[in-house]
Amino acid sequence: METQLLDVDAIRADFPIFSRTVKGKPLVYLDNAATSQKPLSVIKSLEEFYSGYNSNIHRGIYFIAEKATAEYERAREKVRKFVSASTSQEIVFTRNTTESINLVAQSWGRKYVSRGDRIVITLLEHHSNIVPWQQVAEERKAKVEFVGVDSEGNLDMEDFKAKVVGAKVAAFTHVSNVLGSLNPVKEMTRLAKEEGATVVVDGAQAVPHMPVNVSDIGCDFYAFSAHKMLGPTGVGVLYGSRKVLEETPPFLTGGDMISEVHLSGAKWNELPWKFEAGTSNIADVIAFGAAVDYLSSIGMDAVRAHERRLTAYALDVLPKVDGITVYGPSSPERRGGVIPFNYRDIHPHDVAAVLDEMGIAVRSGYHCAQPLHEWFRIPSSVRASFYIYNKESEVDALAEGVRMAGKVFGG
Ligand code: 7TS
Repeated sequence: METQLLDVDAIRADFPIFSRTVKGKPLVYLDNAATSQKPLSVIKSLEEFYSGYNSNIHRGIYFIAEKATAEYERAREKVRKFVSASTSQEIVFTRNTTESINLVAQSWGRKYVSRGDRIVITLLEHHSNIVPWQQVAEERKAKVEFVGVDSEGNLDMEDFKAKVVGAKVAAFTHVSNVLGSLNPVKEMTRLAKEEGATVVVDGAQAVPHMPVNVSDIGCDFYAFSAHKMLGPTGVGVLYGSRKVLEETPPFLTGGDMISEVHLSGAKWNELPWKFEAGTSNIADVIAFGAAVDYLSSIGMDAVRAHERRLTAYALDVLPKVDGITVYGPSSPERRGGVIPFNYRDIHPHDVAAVLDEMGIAVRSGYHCAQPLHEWFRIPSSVRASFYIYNKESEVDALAEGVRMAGKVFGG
C-alpha cells in the first residue's frame, strides 16, 4: 500500500508547545492517547471567539450572537463531514467520550434495557465504556458480558460471535487505548445488528488517527473526544443515527433543549439540540472545528500511514532493549499507535519518572483499563502513544530512556 509522508517538521512548527524545553531537554510528547497537543490555529480560534464575537448561541438576534451561532453550527457540519454522518442532526456535542457513552447508557439504556437483557462489551474497554453499562445493568437487572482477547490482545471474534447472539446491546471500542488493538468494527456491527442489538462504538482512539466513516460502519452510536484530536478539552461528540436519536429520551433537561415549556409540561427541541441542554461549550466547539480543518488538510489516510510506520519502527526498536516486554498485537496493521510495555521488574512509575528527567512524557499506570491489566496479570504498564508530530528519533530517545532507567534502578 502506498504511504504518503507527513512533513513532520512543518507540522511541529504549527504547535507552539514544541518550542519549549522540559528540564532543559526538548519536549518528547508520547502521551497522545491521554490528550493531544494543539496547533496554533486552534489556539487562535479560541482567542478570536473571546476577543471578537463572544456571545451566547441560538438566542440573540444581534450581529455577534448570530456569528457565534453560525460558527458553532459550522463546526458541527465540519465534524459531520469528517466522520461521514448523513446529516448534522446526527452530531451531538457533549463534554467528552465519557459523557457521550453515559448519555447513551442513561437515556437510551434506561428506556430500552430490561430485566434479563445482555449487554456485550469487551475486555479491551476503557472504564468509560464499562462502568456506565454496569450501572444500567444493575438498575435494569440486566447482565454485562465481556468478550475475551487472545494472548496478543486481539479481540476473540469467535467469542464475540457467540456472546452477541441475542444481545440487547453491543458496545465496543474501535481501538484499545492500552494495547492499540484495532477492532473490525464494521463486521462486529453487522453481526450485532443481525441479532437486533443496538451498537455503540467507542471511537476515542480511532477518529483522531484514521479515516472513520460512521455511516459505512452502520453503528447506532459512535463516541469520541475533541481533545485527543488537536481540539480543546471539554468537547465530545456523540454520533447517533437519526432514527435511534429520535427514539432516545433527552439526557439533561432545561434551556435550549426544549421547543416549548408550559406549566403543564414541555416539548423537546429538534435533533440534535434535544441533547444539548444549557449553554454549550461554544468557544471550544468552534475551535474544535479548526482542529478538524487541520486534520482534514493533512488527510486521515496520511495520518494513519504515518502512525503505522512509526508504530512499526517502535515495534522493531523497543524489543531490542534487553529486558523489555512489549504488549499488544505484533502486526502494525492490527493496531493503532499505542505501545505499552514493562521493563524488567522496575515499576512503571519509576520508568516514567526517569523518562520525565529526559523530557519524555509517557503515561504509566493501568490507563483506565483495569480489567484488561488484570486479564494479562500485570498491575500496570508504561505506555507510549504517537501522533502526527512524533518522529523516529523520539522513539530512539524513548528506547535510550528505558535503558537509562535500567542503569538508574540497577535492574
Ligand atoms: N474511551 C477510550 C478508548 C479512551 O481512550 C478514553 C480516554 C476514553 C474513552 C475517555 O475519554 P474522555 O475524553 O471522556 O476522557 N483515554 C485516556 C487514556 O488512555 N489516557 O488518558 C485518557
